[in-house]
Amino acid sequence: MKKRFIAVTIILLANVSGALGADTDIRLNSLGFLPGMQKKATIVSECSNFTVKKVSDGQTVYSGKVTGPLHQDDVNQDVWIADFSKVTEKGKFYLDIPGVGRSINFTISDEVYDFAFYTAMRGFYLWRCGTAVAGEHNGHRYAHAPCHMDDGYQDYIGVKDSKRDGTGGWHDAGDYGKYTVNAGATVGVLFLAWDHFQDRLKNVALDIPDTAPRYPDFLKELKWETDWLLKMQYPDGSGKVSHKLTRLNFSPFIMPEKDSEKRYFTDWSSAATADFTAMMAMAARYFKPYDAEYAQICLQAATKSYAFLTNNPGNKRADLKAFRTGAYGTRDTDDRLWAAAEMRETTGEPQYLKDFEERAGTSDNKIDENWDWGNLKNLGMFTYLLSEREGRNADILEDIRGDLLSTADAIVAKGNKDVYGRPLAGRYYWGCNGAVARQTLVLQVANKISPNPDYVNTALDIVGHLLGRNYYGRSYVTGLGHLPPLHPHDRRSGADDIKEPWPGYLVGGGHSATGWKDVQKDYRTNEIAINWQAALVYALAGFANTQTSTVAVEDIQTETRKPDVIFVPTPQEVVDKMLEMAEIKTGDVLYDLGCGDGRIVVTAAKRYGIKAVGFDIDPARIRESLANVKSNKVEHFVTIKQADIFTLDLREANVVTLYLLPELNVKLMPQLAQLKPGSRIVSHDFSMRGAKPVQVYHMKLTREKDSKEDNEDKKDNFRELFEEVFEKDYEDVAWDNQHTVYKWIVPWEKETTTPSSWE
Ligand SMILES: [Ca+2]
Ligand SMILES: [Ca+2]
Repeated sequence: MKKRFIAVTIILLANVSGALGADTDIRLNSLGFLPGMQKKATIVSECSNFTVKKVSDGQTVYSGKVTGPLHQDDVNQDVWIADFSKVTEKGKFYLDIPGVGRSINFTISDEVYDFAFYTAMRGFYLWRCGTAVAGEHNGHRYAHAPCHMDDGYQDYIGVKDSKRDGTGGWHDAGDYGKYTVNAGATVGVLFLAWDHFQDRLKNVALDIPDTAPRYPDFLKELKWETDWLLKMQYPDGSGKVSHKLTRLNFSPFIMPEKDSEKRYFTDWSSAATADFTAMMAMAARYFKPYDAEYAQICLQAATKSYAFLTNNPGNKRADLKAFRTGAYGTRDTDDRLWAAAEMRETTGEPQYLKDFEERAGTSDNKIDENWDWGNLKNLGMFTYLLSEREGRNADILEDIRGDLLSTADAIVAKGNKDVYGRPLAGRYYWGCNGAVARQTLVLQVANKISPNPDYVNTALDIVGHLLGRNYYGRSYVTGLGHLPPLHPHDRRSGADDIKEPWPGYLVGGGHSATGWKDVQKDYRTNEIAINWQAALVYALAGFANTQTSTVAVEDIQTETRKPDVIFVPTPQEVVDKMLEMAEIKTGDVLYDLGCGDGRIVVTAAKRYGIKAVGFDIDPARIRESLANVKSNKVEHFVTIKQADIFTLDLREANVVTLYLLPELNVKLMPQLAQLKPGSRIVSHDFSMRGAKPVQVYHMKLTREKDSKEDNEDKKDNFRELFEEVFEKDYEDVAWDNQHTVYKWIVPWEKETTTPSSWE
């Protein structure tokens, strides 16, 4: 089920342009808070007590004492902190602080970051070049006509007055250029967001055109960029990659379709070629489940550029003398390391592992705390560290792991020390808001290998900081949160006739703690850029869409009603037969009711590549299923849900598998009858009274030993079930290694006699 969002109305207070504009002395995450997570506000005038009140009736739900005063030099302020993490009730609230006043209203719910995630990621779509785009936000329609359809000319790569297709991709920032190295910092981070949070991203609808059928929307948007990147590789077969595709200088503030000056492929650089290699290797890996053919094209392109780099080991800068657009000049050491890591992860081939380990081994600092487009080493380190492939060097691995955890600990310490939860410790420079957002990668990867609530809370503090808990008491993201930027350095926003800027974009931030200016010409502090945006998307992805996900292990409900059936695994041979009889084809959706250890949904996903959803009520079974899904790497196809199968809406499914008892099959009939005509129902061992099967298949397994043990369990379990649940006498049915599979097609034919195998 795809999730759709309803745009929230943002009330903009008058008179908020310029450096300041906070309308209250209480600064907090204006998007709101997750019920079970940390909640803090920073208050910039003297206070001692605070209360949290309900917006609906002013009733106090919590009161506490603030801590402070705390002085922070860079903002030159005394502040007090209110911690109201104990409030876990959902709803709308505000802080009421004697002597200070009331805060803005804020929401506590599981969904507070969903719309922000959607809007930030859709921002990439709205950045698309070489096509028309349109998106709604807050009652406005943001749109432009197809732009830059002449991309690009080859004069600077040795062919005068000749055009080659370089259309597509995303505009890089507030300008309309396209830069390979900065694409690396963007695409690399977005693929990691997919890798780390795909269970929560795969069902999100971004309201974008279907430019990549069958891809989840998140990957569909990434493919728009990789399609363009493939065109940046030289057509001469060398493997070189152009450093950028831009005009000779920046355009004025005009809409992109009005920007008709010639744009050129530039000279290649080794950093661009290495970043291209890494991105294409990732694309091959993450797109493969959806589009094996395209994945192969990406891998071939990556392999070619990697081979070129191997034969040309020097750092080669692009000759950009003719251009005044962004230079993105950088040494290639980190880019080559990243390329090796991704090639190895995608192919498993030893030469890439050797290359990576030689590079990583000589790197003193394995993980960097503060990093950006010029240094993408961390991306390679993360991929290597989280790899499940065999054969990594134990010493290097231990170094990376140790460095990662100490870096994450340092980030936590700095975040806790900063009165606004900003863990960049007093460092302010071009794009530093992006750097703050990017710190969530270190924290989340650290949390993966060594789970620690401090890492998660600091990552959440970063989101809170960017959305209002900061010196300005304002959101740094256009169109989202409280008092968002109104005048970003963005040509579309400056040139169109809508007052509010294009939505969802993170602005760069001040070059000092108090130096941000919300004015259009201030590109140094108020521009937008794809690399910062990718970091914002990653930061939000860590906390968004929790409702659409596979149930997380910590969310499994342990107090449920007694399971209807004691778990008896279906032997794999029978699973195979059931799926064969179900005649599964591409696009089918399979529901397994009572999924046990997940073997049916996992097999369906692995063998047939279809979407499969397993339902069970028993927490132990849910955990087993989740582990099974993970170890088989079928997260992008399989969802496990803890649910009572008798209340489920089954209409999304067109294949349903069962291993329940005859009574339960009958109880499910009203739900099963609502399946689309032609849907298949396949049941292991038990029939469905009143419904005539179209096929009944008997099989006898040959694995005597296994089936004997299975059968003993089965016998015991069913005896218990019959006696306790059904209060029936258990007849000593001959539980040998015989199995029966029944199949029905909806709508089924009625039957008056019952051929059940157990009656
Ligand atoms: Ca570099
Ligand atoms: Ca405008």
